[in-house]
Amino acid sequence: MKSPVYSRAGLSRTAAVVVTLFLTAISASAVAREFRAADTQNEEYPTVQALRYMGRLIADRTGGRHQIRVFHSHQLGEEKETIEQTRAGAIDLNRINVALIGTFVPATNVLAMPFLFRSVEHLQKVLDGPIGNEILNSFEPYGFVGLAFYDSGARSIYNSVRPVRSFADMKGLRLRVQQSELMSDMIKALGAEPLELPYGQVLTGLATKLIDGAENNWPSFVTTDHYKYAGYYTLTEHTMSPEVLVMSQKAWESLSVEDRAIFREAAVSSSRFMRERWKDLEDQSRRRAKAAGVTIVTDFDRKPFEAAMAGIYEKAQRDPAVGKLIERIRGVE
Ligand code: GTR
Repeated sequence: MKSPVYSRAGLSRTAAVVVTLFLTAISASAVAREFRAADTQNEEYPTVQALRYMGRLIADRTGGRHQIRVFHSHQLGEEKETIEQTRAGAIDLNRINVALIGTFVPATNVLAMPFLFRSVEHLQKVLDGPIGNEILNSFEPYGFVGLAFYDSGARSIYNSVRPVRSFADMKGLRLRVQQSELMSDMIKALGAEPLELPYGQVLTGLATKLIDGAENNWPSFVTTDHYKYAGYYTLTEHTMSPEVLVMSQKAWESLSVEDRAIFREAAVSSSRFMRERWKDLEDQSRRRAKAAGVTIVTDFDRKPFEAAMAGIYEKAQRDPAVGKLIERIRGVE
């Protein structure tokens, strides 16, 4: 009889190697993932570009193990629904405006308070400093992990009926607001009639005259074509609510400690990347609106607009923690 080709020891060595390879393959595939990221803005918008940039950094730094797939233009639903889906773990990453997540994470509402920031520099100093960090860290009990803030400039009021040159001109205007109680309260306090509508419905609302106008920053006003239907833009700059990038708690928990650090760092880098593009787009959008014949009102008395917000501050400050946070933000030089 011929002796066997493989010795017993050789066989068990081969088996061990096969098992090891198999286990390695399983564990690698178990941690490798494609993360779904949502953004309501269109493909060219700087926040969407920032998410793509972050995706490239993460793919690079994890050797391709993790990828980010960006769904822009509210492909995964309107902003409020995507927040609910993120909390449920169905969406992994979400770039949203703080006014919307304020319903879920109270501290973020403070950043949307009217006339709170003296300038963009003041806002950036707050967001880049310890207060910004504290707010990002306050998301966890609500099912999210706060990763980074993105710029969003200041929001101003636009409409199709008349140029708003005084507080009295606000009276009776039907203005769309984000799905946020704070934003509704703000517009009501200014004498107009708020209507909470998802972002994706504003253009139709303007075209069908369901609404007279809305409020937003220059890039949103222009990239959505709202400016084609609402030709009066008054530089009220009533809020500077920034954007925030959050991750679902569920997706976060699936990451190793090393990968979490990679995600955090990539998010912060993407926020810097976005800031560089933001200023240009703001200027470009303002120029485009002007060239299209939009009346831009800058010479008006801002004082009554600010004074009308007293009730909103009074309501917010009933929560002592909120009151304290507002004071600290004001105190940042
Ligand atoms: C934009 C913001 C969006 C959305 C939108 C809105 O400035 O980037 O996330 O909140 O405003 O008004 O709905």
